[in-house]
Amino acid sequence: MLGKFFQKPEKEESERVPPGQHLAKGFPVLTYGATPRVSTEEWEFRVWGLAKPVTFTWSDFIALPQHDFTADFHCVTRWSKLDVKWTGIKVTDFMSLIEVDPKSAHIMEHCYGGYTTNISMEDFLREENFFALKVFGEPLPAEHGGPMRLVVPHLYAWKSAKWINGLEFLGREELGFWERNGYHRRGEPWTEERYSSAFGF
Ligand SMILES: Nc1nc2c(c(=O)[nH]1)N[C@H]1C(S)=C(S)[C@@H](COP(=O)(O)O)O[C@H]1N2
Ligand SMILES: [Mo]
Repeated sequence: MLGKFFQKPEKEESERVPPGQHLAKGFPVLTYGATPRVSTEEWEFRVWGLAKPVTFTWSDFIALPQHDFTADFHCVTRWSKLDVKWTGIKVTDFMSLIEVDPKSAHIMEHCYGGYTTNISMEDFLREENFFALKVFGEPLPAEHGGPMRLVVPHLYAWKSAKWINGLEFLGREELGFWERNGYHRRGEPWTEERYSSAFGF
């Protein structure tokens, strides 16, 4: 009886790991290229495309309300980390500061260092998405995307752009860095949207 009771959390944990994934030890760093080092003094965040162009400074950005979030993190290279504790700003709160053209249907996420990744407006506007400023109570380390990164918990983590510094609003879908290099345009882990098919869908 007791054994059964104590095993229950493990079972729940395994049910939270998507197919083809295993639990990571620690918190791996996965970056293509060099780690950009950006001070909050020089940091800027730009909005353009099908939206009224605007540039935010660090102090503009962090004036938004901050919340704690717990989210599971799934890398397409098959590791997952459960219950990552973050602090940050809700995407939906940020969106109340900008004016987006109703014709905008997709977004290109841009980053210091040149990384890009695409996301649909629908996936981006989800209530659980946030811009992270801290992880496990500490300022976000540069290698994990500090001073600020996006976190989109319901998609593979390559959509969670580190050192994000801009959103380009688009009328139709364009492909980001990994998406142009064979990865799926959406990247949903429970249905294993890992790679794009040779036929382009
Ligand atoms: N700017 C940028 N963001 C990025 C990446 C990157 O190479 N550059 N890698 C992505 C991938 S593939 C993953 S799995 C996560 C890894 O985040 P971590 O290094 O904090 O674990 O960041 C994503 N965001
Ligand atoms: Mo990844």
